[in-house]
Amino acid sequence: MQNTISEPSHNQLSYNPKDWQKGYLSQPNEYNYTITNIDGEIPPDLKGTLFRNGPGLLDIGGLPIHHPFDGDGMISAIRFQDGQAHYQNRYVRTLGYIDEQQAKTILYRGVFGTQKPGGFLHNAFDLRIKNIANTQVIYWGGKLLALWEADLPYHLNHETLETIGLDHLDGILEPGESFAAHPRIDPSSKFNDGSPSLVNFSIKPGLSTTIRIYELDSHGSLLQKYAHTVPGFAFIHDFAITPNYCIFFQNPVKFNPLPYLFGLCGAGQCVHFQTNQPTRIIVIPRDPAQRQNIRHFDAQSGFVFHHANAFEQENQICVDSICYQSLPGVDPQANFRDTDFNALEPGQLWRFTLDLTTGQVQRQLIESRCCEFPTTHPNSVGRPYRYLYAAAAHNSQGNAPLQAIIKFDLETGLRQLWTAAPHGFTGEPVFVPRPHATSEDDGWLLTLVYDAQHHRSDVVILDAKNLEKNAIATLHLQHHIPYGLHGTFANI
Ligand code: 3ON
Ligand code: FE
Repeated sequence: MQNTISEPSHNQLSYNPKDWQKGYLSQPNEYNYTITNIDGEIPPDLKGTLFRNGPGLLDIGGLPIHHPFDGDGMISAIRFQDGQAHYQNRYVRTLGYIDEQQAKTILYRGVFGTQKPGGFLHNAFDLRIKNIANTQVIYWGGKLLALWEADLPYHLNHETLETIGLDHLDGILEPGESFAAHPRIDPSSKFNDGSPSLVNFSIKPGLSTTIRIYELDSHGSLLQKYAHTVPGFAFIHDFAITPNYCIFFQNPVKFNPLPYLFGLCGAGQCVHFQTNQPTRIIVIPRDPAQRQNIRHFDAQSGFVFHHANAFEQENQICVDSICYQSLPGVDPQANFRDTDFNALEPGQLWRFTLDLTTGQVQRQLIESRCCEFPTTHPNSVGRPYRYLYAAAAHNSQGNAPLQAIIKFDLETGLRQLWTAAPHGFTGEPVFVPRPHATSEDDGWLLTLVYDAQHHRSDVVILDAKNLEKNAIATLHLQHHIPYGLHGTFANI
């Protein structure tokens, strides 16, 4: 693949590790203000709200949490109208957040290794789950929902970000069910007369794992719900859809819960990658009449958190995903703040081609640069598409923090890179189509950038058509937002 990136590949660090670390300081404050410190101009036709979620607290009562994925969910809303922007953030008042803020100490164990103070005896057999609602936030069916994959969503007031409470989606989620943090919006669902639908899943892991799939119309009413059980334990964070299929990657892992039960580590730290085992790809038909035709494919060993997109092509399904050669465990002793990036495999963009006739899978490396948080035009979800966007490392080789935004033209192989190095650190880009757009890349990419030099975050608006020119606008916030996870744009 050729590219337009002029930066030479070199091994020099593109960042200062101390800069990177500061992006993981807690942000305990809640703000609400009009953004006035702006370079460039906010496009007057950019209208709507960028909602973002991610861990806001990296310590509780002065006690550090063990891993960012254990941090309490903090929602940011950046509202655009008439060339102006407003910022607001609020913590999701989860039951755990309220308890711990009152007690000023850690009262719950986290999935990724946060333990209550007092040693393992104090943690053993405490199997309560703290729903931290920190992974994604989405406006659907008139509800703003903060998502965390191992429990129910939290319903928030979309205007004030106040927490309304745990939500069963009007009874769609039965007791004990969860709702993953990676809903996919089908822009034109066959199962909703061609109107958009939301497709999401939940996982009930164990000796065998049940995958439940939910499809909701734009009012939040249930279109269909179905389940499939696969042998073995599964840790499935994301999935992909096409008009006819839901696609899941069952990463090769094994789960030994004993150290978790005995108070030695978190449940997520008991998940161990199996280097020589294949990644199992599960393809479930969305059409009830085809439901019995579930297909399993075995691909080369790898670990996938995030999929960019999938589409059908004759007798094939293509799935574009960020894949790691192996998944290192979360070390019970190590401090994530001292991460040695060189010791970890980078996430790389691969295309998996599933042949429905032969049952074979081919995988092809699209980009070896370290990438995460892939995304596309919302109308391309599940369809053949041309442009893929992701956060990426500044350097083309090795593993490093995300400091750039990359655009792939999957048709020509051309790539473009916008970089915030050396002091800036990027997160997930969100593509917003321009009103009356004329092409798939006619729109804006919105991303949060942590600026270590000023210890504050910027909302950056990029021209998706041409990433290599300067940002259209850089909105300097009055404070930082710790590195986040996912977000969505809503026309509200
Ligand atoms: O015990 C079982 C195992 C397990 C791990 C069952 C379970 C359902 C309780 C479970 C829980 C899983 C959870 C809660 C997963 C949450 C994941 C999460 C909050 C985030 C994942 C993020 C993934 C990536 C790739 C983030 C990348 C970030 C960067 C590159 C840096 O900014
Ligand atoms: Fe995710």
